[in-house]
Amino acid sequence: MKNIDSYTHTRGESIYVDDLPILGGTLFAAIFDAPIAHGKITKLDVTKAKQLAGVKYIITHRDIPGENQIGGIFPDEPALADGEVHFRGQPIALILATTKEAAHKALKAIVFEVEELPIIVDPREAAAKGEIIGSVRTFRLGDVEQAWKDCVYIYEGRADCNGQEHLYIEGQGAYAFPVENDCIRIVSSTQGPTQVQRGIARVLGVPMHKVEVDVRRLGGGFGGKEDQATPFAVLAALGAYLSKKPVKLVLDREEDMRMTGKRHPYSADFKIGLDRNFKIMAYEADYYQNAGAAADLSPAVLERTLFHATNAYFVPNTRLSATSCRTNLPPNTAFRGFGGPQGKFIIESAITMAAEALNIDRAIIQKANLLKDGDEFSYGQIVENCEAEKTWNQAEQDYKIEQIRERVAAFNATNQYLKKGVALMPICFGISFTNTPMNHARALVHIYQDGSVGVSTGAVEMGQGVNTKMVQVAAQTFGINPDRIKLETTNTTRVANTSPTAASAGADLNGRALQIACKAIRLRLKAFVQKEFNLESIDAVNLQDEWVYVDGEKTDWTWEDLILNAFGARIQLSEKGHYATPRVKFDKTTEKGHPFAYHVYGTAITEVTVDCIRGTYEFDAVHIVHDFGQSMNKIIDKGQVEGGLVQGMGWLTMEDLRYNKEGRLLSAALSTYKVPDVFSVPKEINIKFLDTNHSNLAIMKSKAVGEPPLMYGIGAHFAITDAIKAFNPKAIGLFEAPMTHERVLMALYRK
Ligand code: MTE
Ligand code: LUZ
Ligand code: MOS
Repeated sequence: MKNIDSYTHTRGESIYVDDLPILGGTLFAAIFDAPIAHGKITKLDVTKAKQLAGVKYIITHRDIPGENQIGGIFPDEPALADGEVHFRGQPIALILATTKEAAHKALKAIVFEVEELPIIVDPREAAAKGEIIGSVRTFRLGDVEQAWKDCVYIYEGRADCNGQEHLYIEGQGAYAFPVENDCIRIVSSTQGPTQVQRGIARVLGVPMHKVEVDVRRLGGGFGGKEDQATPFAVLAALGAYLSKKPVKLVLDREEDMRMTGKRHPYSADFKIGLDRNFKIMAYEADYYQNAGAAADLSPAVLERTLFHATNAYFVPNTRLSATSCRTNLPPNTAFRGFGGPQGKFIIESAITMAAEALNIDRAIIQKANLLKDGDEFSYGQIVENCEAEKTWNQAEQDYKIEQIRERVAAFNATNQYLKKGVALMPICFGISFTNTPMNHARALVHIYQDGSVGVSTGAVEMGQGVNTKMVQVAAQTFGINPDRIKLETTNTTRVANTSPTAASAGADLNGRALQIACKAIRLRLKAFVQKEFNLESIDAVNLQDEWVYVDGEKTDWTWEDLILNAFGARIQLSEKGHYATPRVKFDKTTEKGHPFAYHVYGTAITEVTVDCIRGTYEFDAVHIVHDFGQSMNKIIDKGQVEGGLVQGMGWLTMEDLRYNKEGRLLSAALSTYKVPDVFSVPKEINIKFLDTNHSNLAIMKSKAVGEPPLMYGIGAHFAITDAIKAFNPKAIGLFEAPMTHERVLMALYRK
């Protein structure tokens, strides 16, 4: 089935926040944000700005009727700065004017003075100064101290990976409408409608039922709108609440890049120990996460780094300690993979260091340590239905790894200034929110008298195709054509208390809830048919292909007849569903449990050619075997793997996020921050669907696919470093990402 949005996307008719028709009286908002990274506000004078043409309101923290607080995990983030600023881009005041231009013009007329305070941008420096968010988390398995004694080879090193700009096509934005009795209706580009609802209720000091949040779709989120859509929705709502006018706040690209947090940069020290057969006996790592100026989701991201610290490998003895470090950068946040990619990059670096020292192919170590059923993760969960070796072996066979290696060796032997490199990258990613209470969802289904169906769930469509999957679930459960089903907007008055669409669990959680609702209606409809046809057993009834079947025979009732008759017989044609993932639990006091419903596996082979004169490179091919389970939509799922792969490659290659010592974002525009385009994507991307039929907790056995493929992109780093080594054997230990052309060039000529 095609993505249900493909028609309107192609015609440019899909609606985003900035496309909503403008209501009369609308005021346009602009944010006055901190021009320095850390300081005490000594003067904030808005009188001149207020007198400018078109300017109606200038709102500061003093105007906030409720709590000036938007922090989710910790209350450490004001909606509008009060007394102090702690990152560049932090909102200080909100200007409402009759046009967007007038609002932006007024920004320059605000008089602002600060007493500057010391700025920290480096996580290790923050940790040394005690600037830590939450507490240091440590996961342990086995006995590392004892295990070092049994290791034949031990290596210690350091790895660093940088942040990443989300660069969703649609920037952050919201359009808020005042409703009678101090209520607010808001359209927000958010992955978390309930987060937005709670945030607004808190800042306005009103109960949640006064706030209605509506989401049609997002032009991309990638985690950047899991938490960070909230501040902008809150500001729009605050403006509408105080002015009693509709308020629209949509950030321009540069504002968005400057004000919002990104993927967390990490720095880590590691120690890895192997036995004679290259089995990893022990692994220790200390992670320093650059959290930025407030907690945001950083503690949860930190946790997922620990969960994925050993990637798809079994390591019997581990000690993994992670520190979330407070710096003066915009608060970093969720980004596809949620700390997992950083954890994986670091152990892949450790494995590479060992391989370089032992002068063997890193794939030998990787392969020798892949997870198997019955192995234990450092967090206590036991490996089940493991596909690590299966995807690895199939990738080697189907894509003929030996031939690839021979081709690369032959090429490198005959080319002086072009060198090829290869890397394998296995992945293992846990599906579920690691915060167990978040793992539930709701859905609401109406069948209308004419047999058409309206479906609401808590899932947010952001390009990943979740709404199409929801249509498939309903169509299949009712046995009707997908075009009878309409996916309604995600709205907090129809489906309440939603978890954000995140953790790749959107389709699983909401799909299951929807399935439960549809099944309940189907059961009522079948019971009605049983009664009307005087049948002994309800099992004789079947609904399929838009008809009512009895004992396998088509009756003269179509779906439409059935619905009309059932409605006439006063049968309830609406239903809600609730689903809570079974089995999941995690105890933070022992750091043990069963946090994930299941894991997703896969293996990628990356081939690259490096130009050793220029330091540039081209990816010849990426070959993947991915564990989709039984994919319910191969077109969409393949798209998720392609997109995730390329986004991950961008993170470790060309996306060069730079802040200076003053905490100013230097890569604050598309002229200085490059993401993969049609010229830099691999020339060839092959994706094979692993043939597997394990039962699992995925929706219709179709495994979550949103985040895991991003981590195939890590192969890009190690393919490039492999090629560099072919040119300059001294260029080893390259564990600093991203591998920009400049960094490659420096490595190629390192002495
Ligand atoms: N795909 C597109 N096109 N746009 C997005 O914003 N977000 C990713 C992934 N794929 C994203 C995407 C992230 S971060 C997550 S968590 C999942 O989609 C969320 O959707 P799901 O839970 O329905 O897979
Ligand atoms: N968000 C969250 C996530 O709150 N918890 C998670 O475990 C998670 N994992 C991935 C992406 N977002
Ligand atoms: Mo995705 S980082 O879970 O929004």
